[in-house]
Amino acid sequence: VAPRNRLVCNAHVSDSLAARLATIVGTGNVFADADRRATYETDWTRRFSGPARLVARPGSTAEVAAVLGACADAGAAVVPQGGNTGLVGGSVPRGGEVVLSTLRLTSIESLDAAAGEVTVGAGLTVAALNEAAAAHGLRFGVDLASRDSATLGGMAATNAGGINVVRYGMMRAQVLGMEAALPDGGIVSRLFGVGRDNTGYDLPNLFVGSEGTLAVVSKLRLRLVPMLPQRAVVLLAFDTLGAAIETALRARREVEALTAAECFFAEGLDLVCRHAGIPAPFTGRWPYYILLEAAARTDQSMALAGAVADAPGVRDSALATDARDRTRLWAYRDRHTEAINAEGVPHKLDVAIPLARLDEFAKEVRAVVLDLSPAAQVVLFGHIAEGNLHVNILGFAPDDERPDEAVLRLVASMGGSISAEHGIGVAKARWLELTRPPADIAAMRAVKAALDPRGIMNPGVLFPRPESQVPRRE
Ligand code: 2HG
Ligand code: ZN
Repeated sequence: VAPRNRLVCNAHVSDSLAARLATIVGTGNVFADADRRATYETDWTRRFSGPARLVARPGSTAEVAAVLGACADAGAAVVPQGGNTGLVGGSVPRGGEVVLSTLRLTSIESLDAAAGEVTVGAGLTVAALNEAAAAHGLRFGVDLASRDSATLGGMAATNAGGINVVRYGMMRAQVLGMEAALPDGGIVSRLFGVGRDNTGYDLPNLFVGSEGTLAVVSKLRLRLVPMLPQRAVVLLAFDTLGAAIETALRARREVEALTAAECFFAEGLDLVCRHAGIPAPFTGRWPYYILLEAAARTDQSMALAGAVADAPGVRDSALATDARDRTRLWAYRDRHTEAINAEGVPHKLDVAIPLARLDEFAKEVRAVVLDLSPAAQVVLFGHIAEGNLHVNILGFAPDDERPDEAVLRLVASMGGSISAEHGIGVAKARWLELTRPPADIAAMRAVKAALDPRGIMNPGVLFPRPESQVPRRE
């Protein structure tokens, strides 16, 4: 007996749902054995993991819909999963759910280079789409450090942001159409991709950012943007965060070709240099850094450097125009997540703060965390133009929620958002009420109940469980 068959036979014996799913997706694409399940059960943070009942890997929208229908009949909860690069525990089981993996849905259809549009399977990665688009002088408008594994369906389901939001917007701005399977086995299909469509509720837009709680995205019609060959990158050091923010905003106003405005702090830079074994960018050690990138068809180095070189508070700077230097400068920013992971299991709080209060927040957030544990380490970095800071905290046990609670309350008190780009997942569900009023949550619950009456879609994600809800404070 071939190993695949043997595995499914085991599942069959213990689980009739596995047998039914095998008739839908084929025996090789349903498995329950612990070895094969393992990579589907823990997310990138390593803070969230749980055993799956089964993993099912459908190969078409019809199969996705049939899998959901079978799970609904069996009353089995489903966790949809793409590249499993999530950071809030939203795509891994909590215990006993069916993981519906989209990794077989990798089609690239009808790439219309003239219109700058393409239809893709939900399991295609950003890197694979970019490879196909490059042949037409195009690329995808959302880019992020996990580009080799992150799938476009998962990115739509979580409204991913990444490093080019300042230029192209978040995932929502790229989605022109969608095919998605509903828990009753129905299929919503709006893939025709006309530039304007005002015909009632925009269902694809509803599913963007729904984190697998309403439907499973199986195909997407996406916008593509021109590949801009001339890229200039500048890294600037500051001794005040206020000056760093001012300079990033000046670049956003004055550099028309700006594609990225990122920030990091000295603690994170130290970690990156130590773990990646690379030298510091400057001889001096400054507390704050911003990395700006401009891209166009013509050389942008003068426009970029000219706009920021004499900005008040700049302590040192480096400009890169060739690929090697660009990669070298980007590494200081891109390698933060892996360097932090090498230190331990972090608490990741991805938040947005009104720009006018970002400086104050950066000081306060350290104070509230160190107040809980003076030995903790707080590493801040992120997307400065949107006031989006990734607050990474080391030194607390994975299930100790005190730092999460303290930071998210601080964010809410400053008028910010408790999730800027990673979503709510299970990590922040109990704090949703801090920044979404009761009427919002009631409306969201009504939509959820209408589309997923049995509550099989990603339970525990997004909505606070009644027993873990925190009281709202004004
Ligand atoms: C990034 O901007 C990602 O690199 C990951 O959103 C952030 O690791 C993080 O906290
Ligand atoms: Zn980010």
